Amino acid sequence: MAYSYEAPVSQTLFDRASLVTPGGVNSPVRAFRAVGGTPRFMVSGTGPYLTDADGREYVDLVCSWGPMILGHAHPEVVAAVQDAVARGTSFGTPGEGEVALAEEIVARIEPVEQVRLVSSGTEATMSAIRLARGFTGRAKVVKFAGCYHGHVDALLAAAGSGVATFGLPDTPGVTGAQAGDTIVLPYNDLEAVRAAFAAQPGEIACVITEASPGNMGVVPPQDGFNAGLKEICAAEGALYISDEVMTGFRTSKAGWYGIDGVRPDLMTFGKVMGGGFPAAAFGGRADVMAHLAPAGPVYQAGTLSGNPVATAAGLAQLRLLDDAAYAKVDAVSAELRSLVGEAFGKAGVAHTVSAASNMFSVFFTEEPVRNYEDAKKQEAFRFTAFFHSMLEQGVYLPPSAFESWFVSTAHDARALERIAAALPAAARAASEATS
Ligand code: KE4
Repeated sequence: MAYSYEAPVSQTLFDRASLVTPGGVNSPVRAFRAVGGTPRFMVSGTGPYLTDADGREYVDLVCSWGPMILGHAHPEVVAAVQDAVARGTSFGTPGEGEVALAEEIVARIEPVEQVRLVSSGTEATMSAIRLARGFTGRAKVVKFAGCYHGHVDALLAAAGSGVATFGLPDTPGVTGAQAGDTIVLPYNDLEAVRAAFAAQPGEIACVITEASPGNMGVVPPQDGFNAGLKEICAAEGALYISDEVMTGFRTSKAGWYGIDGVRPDLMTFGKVMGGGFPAAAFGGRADVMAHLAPAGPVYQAGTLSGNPVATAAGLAQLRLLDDAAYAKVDAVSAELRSLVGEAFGKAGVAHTVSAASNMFSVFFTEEPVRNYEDAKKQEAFRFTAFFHSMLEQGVYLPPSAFESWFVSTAHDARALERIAAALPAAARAASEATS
């Protein structure tokens, strides 16, 4: 299949979109700003494939940033959605679907004794932070540089200076007051966490971390890091919040908790649990969740929370995710990591394939990457050359060196062969890149 690199129909759509939507997209990363070129407007997906507006087919390694763990348009998920949507799209009342999805989450994730459904990962983390502040009566929040938890004002803070590293707004529109209670620390640094608690005893409501970060590239927690966070929070009377929006129901049947067994006080979920629809959740200790309206005083709400169509999609997807499905995703990821490492090795490109369960990314450095500062030292310009060569050859990668790659149960031998065929030229492009 010949791939001409121009994407005239996507470009026309992008031009149209830019007249009516800032940057031409509804989420910044889709605009290809980090890699340049024309964002591909996709018109359909099936299994491991996406087809763009110019009629070109790609092997998809973004999977909608994680949700499509069974591949696109899985027939049983589609059927569940068709059945639900034919009975109405939203009632604004309780419904059985949201109860069944909540029961599925509680049954899978032992630390989740109670759960509240929302419509996005951002809503989940925003609500969890508010609940932690309401439960503890404390204002300050600890997060880690390089971890992304959605566009929550309090969490769009960059590291300040000094031990306390008070958060500074990381974007216009977030006020000093909103970021000022956020302490931003280096990831994988327990001493920094201990120092922050020592600097403001009794003031920190919670520590929030990605269970295994995928938003600075894939940078797994070092041995004992998550357990250390839990221990420090318990000793200091703060809540340990594990953000599993990306890892939840992807890295194992019980997400990252199923891998490290460290029991958070609160957890957040999204992506996979929605089956491609807007459904997310936060939950955890029953005594903490009991503070949430209408049971308790901490307010939180949502018109479409627990939406009957979204919950039907999420439930159908989760019920198909059995041990065999996770074994398949893990195997596909392992094979792809091996192919990628082999291609960069043969091309003589300094690289590290960094994996956390079946999530992985490539850093263009052979130095250890333990946090965001390390990740930023990589030769990211090599990713840009690699990305465009793969795109031209029909493989759709996340358009940033600081994102995770995602695979699905649908990535079969044919899909892997197409990726393998594209890798040598793309690895050479990375090798020949100069800036
Ligand atoms: P949403 O509000 O985008 O549903 O979820 C926010 C969020 C929260 N927590 C974690 C760990 C996340 O990874 C995310 C969202 N992930 C990004 C991918 N880097 C979504 C892609 C996008 O922003 O378009």
